[in-house]
Parts: sequence; C-alpha cells; structure tokens
Amino acid sequence: MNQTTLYLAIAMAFLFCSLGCKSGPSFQASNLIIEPTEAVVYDSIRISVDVTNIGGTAGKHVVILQIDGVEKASKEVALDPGMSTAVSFFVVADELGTHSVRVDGLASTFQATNDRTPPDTTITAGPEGEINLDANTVTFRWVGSDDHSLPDELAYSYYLEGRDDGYGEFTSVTSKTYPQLPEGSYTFHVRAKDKEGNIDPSTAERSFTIAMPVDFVLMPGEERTSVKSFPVDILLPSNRTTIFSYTVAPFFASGISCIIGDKIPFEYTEINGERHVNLARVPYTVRVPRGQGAGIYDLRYTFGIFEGGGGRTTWDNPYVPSSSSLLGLVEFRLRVKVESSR
Ligand SMILES: [Ca+2]
Repeated sequence: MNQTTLYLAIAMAFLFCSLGCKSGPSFQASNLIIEPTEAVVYDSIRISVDVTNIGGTAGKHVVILQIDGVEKASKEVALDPGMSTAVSFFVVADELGTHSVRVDGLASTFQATNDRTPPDTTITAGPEGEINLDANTVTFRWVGSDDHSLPDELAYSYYLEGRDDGYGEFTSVTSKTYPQLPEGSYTFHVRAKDKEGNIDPSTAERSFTIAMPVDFVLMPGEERTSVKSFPVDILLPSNRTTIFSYTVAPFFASGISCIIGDKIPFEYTEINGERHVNLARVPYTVRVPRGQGAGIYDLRYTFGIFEGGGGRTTWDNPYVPSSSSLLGLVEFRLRVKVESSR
C-alpha cells in the first residue's frame, strides 16, 4: 500500500464513522450524596451517586466505594446509552473522626461522632397523691430509653426528696422500695444516663403525701372501742414455737387515753417457709375526758415483742424485755379528732 492509498483508507474510515460508527459504552458518576454527613459511630450512613452511560452503546460498569482509601463495596450497573441510575451503599463508621469517601472519581467526607443525645426516663409505678399511713411502704419502678444505648446499658440515679439528701450513684437498678415512711410530703426523682455519659436533664418525678388517717371522731366525754390490724412483719426464729403474751397499760396523749386489751392476740403466718409473727387484730378503747378541747390528737405507743413471754409494758416505759430475745418493735398509732360540737 502506497502512502496515497493509506491516506485514502484513513479518510474513508473517518467518513464511515462520521455517518454511523458508534463509540463503546462510557460511564460517568455525579451527584455524590452522603446522608448524614455527621453520624454517631455505628449508625448507618447512606452514600449514593448517579451513574450515567455517556457512551454510544449499552454496557456494564462496576461502581466502587472506597472509605479512607480502602474498597468497601462495589455494585455493577447495566445501562443503555444515555441512561442514568442511582447507586446506593450503606456503611457504618466504627471509628470516631473524619472519613474520606470516594466513588468513581467523586470524593467527599463524613464525620463519626459520639452519642450526644441524653436518654429519657419514665416512672412506670409508684405512689402519687395522698397515701394512707397504713400503706406507707412504697415501691417505685422506672425505665429509660435512648437513641444509642440499649435498655440494659443505661444507668440510673434516684432520690426521694423529703428523705434522702440527694441523688445516689448511678446503677442498673430499676426499682426501689422505701419501707414504712413517716408522715410527710415526698417527691421521687430518677434520671437515666446512657453509656456515653449523657444524663437525662428532665428527670422523671412523682410526688406523694403520706398522711395519718383519723381513726376516731369523738366528743369530749365519749369512749369507743375498736380493733386495729397490724401487718405481718416480725420474723420468728426457726424452730421456735413460743407463745407470746403481754399486758399493755393505757397510754395517753394530751389527756386522751387508749387502753389495749389485756392479752394481745398473736398469730403466725408462713411466708416462703419462714414463720412471721403478727398482731392480728388488737382490741383497744379510746377515752376522751370531759373538758377535752377540740383538735387533732395523735397517740403513739411502741412496745416490744419478745420470745418466751413474760415481758411487760407500761405507758411511760414502752417496753421492758424479760430476756435478751427482742424480736421486734411494734408501733401503735392512732389519730383522734375531738369535736367541740356537732
Ligand atoms: Ca444517647
């Protein structure tokens, strides 16, 4: 082939291709989107690009995602000429800091941060409003929730305003029982902390008041007899069958007297294999002397329960042990309202 013929062949090829010769497939990525660009470690991040076939024929192309220079994922696309498709990847950052992203020549970054959102705390059980003194053992329960800590990764701190000085240590405990609270007003506070140390700033609270009920409404000179039940609360030593008996003298408050029956009836109750002693129903008589002024009068009397019997009590000396085997103390409380007229 001489030089003239070669030039002619090249010119013919150009002419042919300009009339109908198609180029091969060619792909171009655009519109790199990272959502979100700031995420908590181990949260899912979506990375997407639009891929367009800018070539002349259909073809396939592998889109490669690199994070910090390392290939993390790839996806194959098949596109006709002139067509586009979105390609998405989901990744998590397992280290704090800035991470580089590269997809088909496009580059950007995202930030992996610590969890900065505090948890929520909710009280699920516990008293509210006014409570009778007879039900003065109260239990609170609570739960917490967080955007990144699991329930068993949360810690809690609580306190009972009116009883405790302030918040205690953070622990995994999710309930608290306060036995035999005295009369008064209380507010229970509890707050959760997530594993990153974020503390719920809006603590959960519940307020309640424990009030002693009025047992009697009497006029001066009146007398009335009733019975009072005590909760089971004194554990009897194992294998003991001692019978208890006590004589209780009258006790007084501002002139009002209360006489407990000569023999206090004891009973036993079995709880989970343990024997508990309790005063089942104690008969008592309240006397209001003539000339007693109107008002609310509280009568309180504490006596001991001793093993072996033979103990005695007097109104000015609450309990006198006959031996060293004091099993427990029982408080007898009454609130008497004296009216001046009806
Ligand atoms: Ca959190």
